[in-house]
Amino acid sequence: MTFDKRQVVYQIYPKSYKDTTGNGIGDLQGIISKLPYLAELGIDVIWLNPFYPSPQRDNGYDVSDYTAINPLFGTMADFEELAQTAKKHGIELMLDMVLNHCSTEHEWFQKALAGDPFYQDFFILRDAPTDWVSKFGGNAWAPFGDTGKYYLHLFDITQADLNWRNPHVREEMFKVVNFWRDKGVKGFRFDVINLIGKDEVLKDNPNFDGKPEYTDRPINHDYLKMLNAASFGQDEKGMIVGEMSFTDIPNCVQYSNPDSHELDMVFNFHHLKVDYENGQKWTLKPFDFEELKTLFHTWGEGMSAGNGWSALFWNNHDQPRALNRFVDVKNFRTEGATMLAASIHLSRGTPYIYMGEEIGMIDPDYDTMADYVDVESINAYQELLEAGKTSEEALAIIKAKSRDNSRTPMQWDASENAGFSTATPWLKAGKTYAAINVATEKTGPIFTFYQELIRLRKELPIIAEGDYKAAYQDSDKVYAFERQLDGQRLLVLNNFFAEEVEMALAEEFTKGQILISNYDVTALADTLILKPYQTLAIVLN
Ligand code: TEU
Repeated sequence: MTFDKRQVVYQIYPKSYKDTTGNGIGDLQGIISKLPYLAELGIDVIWLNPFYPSPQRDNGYDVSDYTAINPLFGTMADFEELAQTAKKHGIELMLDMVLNHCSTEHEWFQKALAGDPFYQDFFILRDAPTDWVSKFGGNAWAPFGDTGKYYLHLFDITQADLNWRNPHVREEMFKVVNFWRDKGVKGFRFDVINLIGKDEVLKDNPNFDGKPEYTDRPINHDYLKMLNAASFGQDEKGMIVGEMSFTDIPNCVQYSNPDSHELDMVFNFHHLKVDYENGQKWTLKPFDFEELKTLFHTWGEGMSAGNGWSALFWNNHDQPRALNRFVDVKNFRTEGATMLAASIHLSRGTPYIYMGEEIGMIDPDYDTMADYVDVESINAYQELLEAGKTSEEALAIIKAKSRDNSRTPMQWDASENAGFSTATPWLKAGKTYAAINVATEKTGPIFTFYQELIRLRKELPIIAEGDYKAAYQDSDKVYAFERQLDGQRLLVLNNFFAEEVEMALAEEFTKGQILISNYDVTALADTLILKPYQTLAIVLN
């Protein structure tokens, strides 16, 4: 199977894209209505967050039926219409597969609870819990009915981890993927897929700051090879990405190197933890540029050397908006948005755009905790209060870190609810929608810059295929890298600060061609002054 390295992915959180039924919740018909907009942007693949039946405790990542559509979002006929219409626009779909855990409302869990031993072996049941911590707070084990046993839930208590050691579980999971393949789906995003392979004997994990015990186990690679062979590996074309929690370069090379027959590419999150104090998410700290630059270089070079492949992204449905984290957004929203875009779209890997990023959307700036709905934020707020924070301090942290920051309704125009819905949306629209919306931004500098980056990746093989090499490693302001292919070179300079930076340009590059910049640049000299958040890419043939 091969995937196309020129392609760019656009992520849609269906619940928040476009509501056509007037119930305040986005739906599949809403996405269909926006396909021409996406075609204009130029993207190739749409990753859809889960739209399967689910009690929505974790917004659909708690799946209660893997092969149906949640009526909240529409019907199977709507899905088929979406897939067909997208194809007409040259766009493929990528579905989100949550195979590590299912909702406790799934019939497997219900049958297990009712005492059926066949289904009890679908879950991870133990007589005594380990000290593992749930990603959403508290211990990761909960009593399994009144059996005296405990079931594992690495996420919410209603998300029970599945036992991949059981061949029946694997069979069921392969069937799920094949069900969607039979509907013509060629792209898959596998949720926390490096957590599926649990050891037979589960050990305590007192050092939680490091890599948790249950991550990247050797058997995980075996399961991915089996999944590949039993499903998507049989397709000629497609795009398969795995989301990796707390991972490392050697494992990611193995997951994504074509010779392993596991996945096409991997997401890692290290670069989105450079504003965590001591590795802890619920803290406030300005981002550490040194750490960010070093991570990008180490991963870029490591994946390049091992022939692995990364999914490149700044935003997703679990992250606050990158503009609020990495940019002086009050003064340089446009420059910051375009620089961040170039820093990944010209790099080695497949770029992902999260809905609204292409118009420079920012965090909603809610005034009260009552506006937040995410289970993780609500739990974290309680834990912050229990740890002695005042309600103002706790709210300030939630405002900066909540996953709801990215899940607010897509901002289409300046009308009420941002043109997302005629009803009160399930999550309030961000404060800035009257100014930042598709109607005003579509001909503006951010959207058109994204169009240009997407076009360039299709035109220049060096962007899609070239190797990655760190450049200007000593710079404390500029993240720079070089791409190389068949003797051609591409230098990309990204100023991550709100101030001018002087740089010495190597003699040979002064004779290069300016490929793209977010400022007007007409000439190159051996001394360059990069403006605030300037990006500048130079090709040398
Ligand atoms: O997220 C996995 C996860 O743990 C992420 O929160 C990631 O580690 C984090 O962003 C790094 O800071 C996936 C889904 O994307 C998320 O929405 C689900 O809640 C979760 O799995 C459980 O299915």
